[in-house]
Amino acid sequence: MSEIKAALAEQRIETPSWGYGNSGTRFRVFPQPGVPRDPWEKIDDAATVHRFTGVAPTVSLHIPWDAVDDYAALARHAEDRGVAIGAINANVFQDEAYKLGSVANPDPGVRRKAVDHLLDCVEIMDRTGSRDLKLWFADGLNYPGQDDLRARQDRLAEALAETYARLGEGQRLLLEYKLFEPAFYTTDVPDWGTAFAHCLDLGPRAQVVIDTGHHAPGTNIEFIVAFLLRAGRLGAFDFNSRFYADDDLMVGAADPFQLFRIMHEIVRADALTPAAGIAFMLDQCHNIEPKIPAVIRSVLNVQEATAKALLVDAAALAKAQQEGDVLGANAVLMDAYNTDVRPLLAELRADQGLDPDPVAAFHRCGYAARVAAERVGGEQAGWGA
Ligand code: AFD
Ligand code: MN
Repeated sequence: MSEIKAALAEQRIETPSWGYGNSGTRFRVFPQPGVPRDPWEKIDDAATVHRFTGVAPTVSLHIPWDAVDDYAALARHAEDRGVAIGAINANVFQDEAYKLGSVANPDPGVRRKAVDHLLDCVEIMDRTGSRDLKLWFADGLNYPGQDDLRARQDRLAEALAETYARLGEGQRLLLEYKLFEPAFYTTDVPDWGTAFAHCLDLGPRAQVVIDTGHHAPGTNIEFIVAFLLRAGRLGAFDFNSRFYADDDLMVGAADPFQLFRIMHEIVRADALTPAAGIAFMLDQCHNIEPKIPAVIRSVLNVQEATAKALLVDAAALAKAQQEGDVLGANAVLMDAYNTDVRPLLAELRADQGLDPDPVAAFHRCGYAARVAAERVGGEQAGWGA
């Protein structure tokens, strides 16, 4: 059990700056009291999640939502609070110019503007010490005939190649796919195969991001995880959960068994440790629930799925698989999944000097009431800010 606790203590989960801001759907954004008004306050909230969970020491930024004049100062602000800046997310999907796409836009001037933003994001990585540039493109089409599908892939490849060439020592380009939305007929990076093919063309520091909300219903995500692990091209996850589309709900809330199967593939490939290089990030929007507790709950859900995956009896599983013992092999996996790992995690947190119940501890600490009282005036952060 000590090995399992050691692996859990080493686990690292990254939280998204935008998960602390206001969010909603195209029908309404319901603002919440105490929401941060700038990246500095978002980092304060992310540091609070890490304070109570002990495994969330980095926070992803989203540019220009988190644009500041002095990124080195922002990195120091994070460090002073016990966290660090993680991935830098480029945003080439909200400017007016991007209505018909960004890097795949038929207009070379728009493509130039988009690539310049990607290069600016690498510049920010240099100043914050970030390893990962995370690229998700809303680019796509709404109607057949609107544009040339192959030409768009050529434009995309050109933009990615210029960006990849700019990466510094130790930096990576993480390419994220999404089946649809906001485009409804085609998306230029719609699936893991497209992302994988572009990463192969770019080079070894281009890796795929699996956002768990970005697949057709019923997709076997753990198969994609296993395939990319074997190919050495799994760079990161954007964890969230969904019932129907890209719902961005708390990871593990809709399908904890799927999250367990994903973490089982990670554990089997010995890819859980930070040294393996996979970034376990959250990408969620907490539209109706209080944000910091929702992020804490999400971190706990990932920990629980991971603990169960670590409990799988690998020797018994291999033996049953070798013998073609279908029910026996399945039973080995289900035994681990059906184990209540909360006492183990509570023990781990106590060993780390943390409250065994981080959500309850957060509610007791008064942080939410304090920031709600302090953060008055200014403009609350949201999807635009
Ligand atoms: C949106 C996209 C995608 C991306 C995220 C951050 O669907 O998941 O990772 O914004 O840019 O949710
Ligand atoms: Mn995502």
